[in-house]
Amino acid sequence: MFSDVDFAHMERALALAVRGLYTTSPNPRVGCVLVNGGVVIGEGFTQPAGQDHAEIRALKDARARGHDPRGSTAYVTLEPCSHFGRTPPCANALIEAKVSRVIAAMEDPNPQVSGRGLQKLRAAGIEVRCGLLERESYELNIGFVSRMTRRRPWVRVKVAASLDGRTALPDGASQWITGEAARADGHTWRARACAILTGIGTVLGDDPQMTVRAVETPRQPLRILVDRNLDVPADARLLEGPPPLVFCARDDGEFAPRAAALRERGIEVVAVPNGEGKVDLTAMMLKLGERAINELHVEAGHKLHGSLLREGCVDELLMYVAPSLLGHAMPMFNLAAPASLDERTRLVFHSVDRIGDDLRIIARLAAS
Ligand code: AOF
Ligand code: ZN
Repeated sequence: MFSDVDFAHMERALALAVRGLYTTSPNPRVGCVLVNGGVVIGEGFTQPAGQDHAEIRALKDARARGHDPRGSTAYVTLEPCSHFGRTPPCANALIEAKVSRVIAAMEDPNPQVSGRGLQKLRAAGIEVRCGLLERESYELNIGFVSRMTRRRPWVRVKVAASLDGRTALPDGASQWITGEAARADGHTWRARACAILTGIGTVLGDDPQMTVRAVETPRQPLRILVDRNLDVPADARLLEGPPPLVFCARDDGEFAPRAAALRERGIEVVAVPNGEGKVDLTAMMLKLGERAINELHVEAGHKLHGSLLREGCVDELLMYVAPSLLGHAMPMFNLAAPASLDERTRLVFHSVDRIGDDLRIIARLAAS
């Protein structure tokens, strides 16, 4: 159904889409290549939200290079949109430009589109095919797909541990278990996320900034703190810079002054109680979905990681494993042993890579 030439052009379109990895959210990362008579006449990728989609960039690029897109084939990593969002529909632009073929990697999971873009193109007499390198496009937009289909972000929990799965010494000392390369790699995953979430235990223990520093990025993800009793110290580094979002279990009664003090600083405080004095993590995830968070990057301690896992809020583990042993030190997840092996938490290894002296293992919850 697809030729080697089609593959090569779609691979190029995917490479273009990757250029939007740190900038397009909450929109998906999309790339587009226009080809006429075997020659690439225009290329583009999604610009920051509110600006041009990939197809529009590619059409503009072709025209700027003196080419007429009429009769060309558009390779696009996501179904062209059919709706008026912040920008007009790309399907209309492709029809008006009189392209003759559109090859898409995957359908747009956005319910406002979901097949209508492809239909619109077909109705205009354009030859349309979908499904070329679909998996690659899906991986690039896994968070967008999650938000569109499940109304919640794709939740990726990052941990750095010794080979025996320990993340810190019993006194909490945890810095630099893994090497420089793994730390830098971790920052690329922070940078692609819409938001970075941590817990009060980590703030009190490590006073982290939770910003992207090891890689260049024009956009810092929103920082989110889970702090059920609003114990965050006024001078916590997390509260510096752009205001983070704080989820707590109560903002009334004795907690009202704490909430007020944060709100006075422009920090949004949201109470999502679970009835047991803790934050309802599932409700929090839905709230993050409403706020257009596609990929949520979690870096916290074993307690919050354990709670997220228990409540079915984790999709993926991003684990950096160092070639060292720490013995009876801090575990990765605060999880009770299952009553039987049948009840163990099952995962699937997605990828295993060597990063400097460490391993990077991406494992996904079997159900995700
Ligand atoms: C495309 N090409 O490059 C992207 C698409 O508010 P808007 O107008 O920017 O529309 C956002 C929606 O458009 C987004 O939710 C998704 O469905 C689609 N993204 N579509 O044709 C692109 N980024
Ligand atoms: Zn579009």
